Amino acid sequence: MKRLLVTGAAGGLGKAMRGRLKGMADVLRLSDIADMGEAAAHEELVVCDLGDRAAVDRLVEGCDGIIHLGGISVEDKFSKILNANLLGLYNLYEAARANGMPRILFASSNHTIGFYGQDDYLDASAPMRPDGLYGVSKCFGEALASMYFDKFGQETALVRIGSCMEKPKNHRMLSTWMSHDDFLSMIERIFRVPRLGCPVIWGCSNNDSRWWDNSAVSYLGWHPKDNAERFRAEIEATVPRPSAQDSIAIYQGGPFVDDPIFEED
Ligand code: NAI
Ligand code: 15L
Repeated sequence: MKRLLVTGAAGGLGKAMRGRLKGMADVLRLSDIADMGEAAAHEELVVCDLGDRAAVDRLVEGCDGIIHLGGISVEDKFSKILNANLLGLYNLYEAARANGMPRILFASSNHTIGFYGQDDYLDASAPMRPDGLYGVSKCFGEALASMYFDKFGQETALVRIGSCMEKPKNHRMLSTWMSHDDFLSMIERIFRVPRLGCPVIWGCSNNDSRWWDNSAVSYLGWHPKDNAERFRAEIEATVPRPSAQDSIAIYQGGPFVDDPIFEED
């Protein structure tokens, strides 16, 4: 690719992937509403609110791939989710449509299906069961992307990320964890495969205790290498085992199922 856009570049995942993505394109256009520090020689930094249609149009212009990490990433007030995750998604897809329909990786979330039990094993055909307004916003994003694919042929990878961080933090994440290296190898496949379509991809490593079946996307040739199991002894030694009645031990979405609907100011 000549120019790859990465939104949400100031966030946890954006910071972790920024250096790793260097070889993916001649130029990385990094964007966020927050400060992203200094640009390296191969980087362009663009401060942009996803809710600003004209700014998002300018942001997408000239890009031949988009990794969309930007937005509200946990449960929050609906007004904030509305601007970043609903209006922001619409703005991004309209900008993509006007600018040659670059392939998009949409950072969706396991919270689209958070109310399934940890004894359920899901494939992409499982009906959504979001566990909060944040999860609902990711369901909206997936539906929007699917419509743009069917109507216009816009390709998107709907990546339902589990827990993508340096290492799992608790017992639940022994199932949901995805390593940064596995995320990078997934990104490479998403942008290299000749025909992507608009598939759901479960974003977890090759964890022994995973809950999700990626066989429908075997055509991507993505083979995650890491396994959260190697952290089990450390988790057992440092994190109290949750009680069987605790949401973190019952639901795939863990504690998110207990979040309230936050009041507006
Ligand atoms: P994060 O919250 O650390 O980063 C999100 C970034 O989006 C922030 O830097 C924030 O400033 C930016 N942002 C928020 N509102 C914006 C707006 N209106 N305009 C422009 N930028 C805005 O989240 P994280 O962990 O880096 O996750 C990245 C993406 O992956 C998010 O979309 C999240 O929902 C998704 N995801 C992440 C998971 C994880 O384990 N890290 C799990 C599941 C999904
Ligand atoms: C998410 O969707 C969040 O963005 C992230 O912060 C994690 O909490 C993750 O899900 C998770 O479920 O562990």
